[in-house]
Amino acid sequence: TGTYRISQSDIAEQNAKALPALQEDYDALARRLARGGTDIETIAKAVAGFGVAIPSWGVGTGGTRFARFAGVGEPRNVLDKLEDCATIQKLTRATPTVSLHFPWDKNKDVRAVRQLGDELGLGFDAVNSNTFQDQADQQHSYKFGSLSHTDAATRAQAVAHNIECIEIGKVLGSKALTVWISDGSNFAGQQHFARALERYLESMRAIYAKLPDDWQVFIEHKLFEPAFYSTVIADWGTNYWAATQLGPKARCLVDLGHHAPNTNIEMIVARLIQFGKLGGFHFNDSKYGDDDLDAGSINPFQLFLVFNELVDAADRKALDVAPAYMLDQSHNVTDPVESLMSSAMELQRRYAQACLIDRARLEQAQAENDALMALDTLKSAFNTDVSPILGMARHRTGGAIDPLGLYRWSGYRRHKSNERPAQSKQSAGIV
Ligand code: LRH
Ligand code: MN
Ligand code: MN
Repeated sequence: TGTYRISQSDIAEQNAKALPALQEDYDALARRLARGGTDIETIAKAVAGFGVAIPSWGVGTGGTRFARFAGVGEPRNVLDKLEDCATIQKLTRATPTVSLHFPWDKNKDVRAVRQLGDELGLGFDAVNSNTFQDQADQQHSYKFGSLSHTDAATRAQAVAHNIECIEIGKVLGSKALTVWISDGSNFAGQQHFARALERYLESMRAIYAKLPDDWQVFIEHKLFEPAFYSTVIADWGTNYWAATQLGPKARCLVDLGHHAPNTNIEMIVARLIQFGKLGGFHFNDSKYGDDDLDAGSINPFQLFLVFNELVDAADRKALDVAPAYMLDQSHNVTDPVESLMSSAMELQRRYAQACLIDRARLEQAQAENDALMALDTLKSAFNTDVSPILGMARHRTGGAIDPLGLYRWSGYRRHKSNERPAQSKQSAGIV
């Protein structure tokens, strides 16, 4: 890794300038919320305790479907990636963990990766397997699928890769494996729907059998792409069925971008909670498909409604295990550190707003079929600017009041571009 780090005294110095205005805004908001019976400190504490994992692939400049335009000072390997993740955590205090992806993050010394994580104060969330690309050294191609492939040897290779990911994850201290497969078909008749799903389940059973007792496996569904006619795990129904077949350690992962436009994702979340199968999230946003845009950048109201379900479920003690929160974004036109910081803060914002919802009022409106008052209850929380709470929570936990401002002021990317020689301009592939 490089040597440049944003220091705690940089943060303290910049925060000192911003604090008087923040305090004023915080006090004003505290008074406003108190009028409605809400204690701002409760919300500030909840926000300070919020954490989301950074996807290691998100700190590199993503590729579009057609090309990849390398960014300056890009991380060259998993150690550089951790360094960028630590910068995001240092400024936002909302991203204490990282979700690694293999073989992209392969390192001959996994212990060294864990050690750097420890040094930087980062933990490791779910490890992700990759059987949607061929690697240079692999024997069987995934061109026609992986865990559901018609050929047993190809399936066995994909199973072995997932088991290897579990082994790496054990060294890192991860407690979950996320499995997304791109298996599917492009032409009608190409694939037997039922047989493909049966083969998938058989492979997943072999992986599940190797999961340690305190681990979970998250299954990620995705409507389409790269298969355009049919996808083996295309929707939450199939996902739910597979997770149920596998057993209690298997749960469903909701990637917001993996649904058709206008899908009621918050209801999928509610259903999975009700059925005890919500494993976690890949937060991002999209307008058309799996766009991997920053969380809340297209449809912030939807994100708020997802958090409404999560807060409601937590209040009702309907969650036996806390869902894993992870980001999944990667694109071309922004500095990834800035985008990931703004996504993490966006999640905190929608979470804080969901905590502000007057649940008694909402329940009453629902009981009385008062649709307008129900929506108004949600909207009045959604329309509350909780920025002072977020800023204060960061300040109190040692983060930056203004992470984006501080990041730009620091010249971090410029420093890294000197420390990290330019990377290949080749395509990142479809992810
Ligand atoms: C698939 C996906 C999945 C992968 C990641 C890189 O589209 O969302 O989570 O592992 O992208
Ligand atoms: Mn995803
Ligand atoms: Mn995706």
